[in-house]
Amino acid sequence: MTQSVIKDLRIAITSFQIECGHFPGQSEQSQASDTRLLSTGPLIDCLLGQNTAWNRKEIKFVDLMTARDGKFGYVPAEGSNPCRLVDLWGNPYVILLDTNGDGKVQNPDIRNADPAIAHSETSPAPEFLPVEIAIHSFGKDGIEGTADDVVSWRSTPESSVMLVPMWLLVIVLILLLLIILIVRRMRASPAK
Ligand SMILES: [Ca+2]
Ligand SMILES: [Ca+2]
Repeated sequence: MTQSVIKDLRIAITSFQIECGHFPGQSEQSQASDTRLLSTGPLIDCLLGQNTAWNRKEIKFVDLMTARDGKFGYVPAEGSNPCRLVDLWGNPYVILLDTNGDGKVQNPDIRNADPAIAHSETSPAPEFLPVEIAIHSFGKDGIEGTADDVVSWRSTPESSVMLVPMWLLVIVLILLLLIILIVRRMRASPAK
């Protein structure tokens, strides 16, 4: 669920970038550094076509469902609190944008509290991610940089279910190869 919202958000920002030639809130020239935004206030207003400063044509780039009890969806602005898009646990998402235009953003995984994510000996987290947009949720514990974070750049516990068909596919392919080999041997043997 969280992964699908992260995907929608990424598509919406990409569509904005294609339409406007730059990221939301950015001037047309690239900046000295990359940008970290939360899914609150101007960014969300902008993607919903409600922010005339960031989105002059007021184009709607995303549909967001309304949050229930302050969780999983759009929470309108109230008083001094800006509007926000929150995850299943009521926290906004973090969005990293490649606003310096080098085609990569810093990888938050290198600061992850879980050693298996941050500096596993076999596959240490790279310093940069080769993407223009990286989005993550703080996960169930509400703390950024822990094992349960739901992130756009690698599979996470929530999306690991999606990996099952891949494994099944590999097993089916191996079985298919074995069957082909057996059939070939059987066909070859009567000729001898
Ligand atoms: Ca960059
Ligand atoms: Ca977390």
